[in-house]
Amino acid sequence: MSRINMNNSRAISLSAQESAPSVSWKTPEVLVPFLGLLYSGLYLITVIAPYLTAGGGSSPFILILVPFIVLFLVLSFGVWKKNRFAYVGSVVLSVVFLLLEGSFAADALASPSDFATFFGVVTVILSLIATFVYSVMGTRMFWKKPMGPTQRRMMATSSAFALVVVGFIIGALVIGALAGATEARLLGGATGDVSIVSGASSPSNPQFYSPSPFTVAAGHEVTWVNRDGTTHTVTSNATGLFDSSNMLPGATWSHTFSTAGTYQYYCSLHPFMKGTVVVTP
Ligand SMILES: [Cu+2]
Repeated sequence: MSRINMNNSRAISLSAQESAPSVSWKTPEVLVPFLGLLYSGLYLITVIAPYLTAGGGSSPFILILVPFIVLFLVLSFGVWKKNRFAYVGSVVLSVVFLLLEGSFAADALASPSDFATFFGVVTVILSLIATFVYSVMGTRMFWKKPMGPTQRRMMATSSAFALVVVGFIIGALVIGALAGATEARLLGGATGDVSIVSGASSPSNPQFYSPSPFTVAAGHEVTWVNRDGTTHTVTSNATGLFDSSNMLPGATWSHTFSTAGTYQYYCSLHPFMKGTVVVTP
């Protein structure tokens, strides 16, 4: 909300000081990329933090995020200092990150029942789109030294654009919250012997597969159901014994255990998710 007010007052003060010789340092072209990059960097830290503390194996997804976090934070500082290379970097980084993380984002957006992830992805995507637009405008200003009327009009336009982005974020979050509640109800209706519980993609969740251990007599089929809002797998620790491959929210998968024994399995997407099936003779 404070961002709307800032941009509004900025637009007003710009038109009021039409004849001012120099423009304030904290124009939207500085503030928007600065906040967008800072927010993205801080959000990604909250994404990887639970994985690091849980020590549940380092997934390649996490390792990819570390250089991005460093770049986001360094460039937000550079943009604040109005460094022209930081602006060029900001343009490139926001596009590269949106392209690289697009598939992950699509997964999170398709599953709004995991509201924290949904909120994070929507806000990061929109701040990076805004960062990209304002970084391009900021970059252009370095090669057009004097502030002509065209530039002033551009800045008024950019303030209006910021309002649209904020409005879109609010709209998306409301729709997400509504869709999330509906999806959570639908997932609660799917049945199976073992549930992948809601919130299982977070290492701090008290439970991942329930019940675990699950006991069954040899020759019987066990059905897993994904009651979580994100994709998971049921993969045996012993290589190649059984693997559900990706189970979308609400999906079920079954496997028949013909030999007695204790079978450990995990989720290949979240290696900290562990479960056990005990097969009795
Ligand atoms: Cu998983």
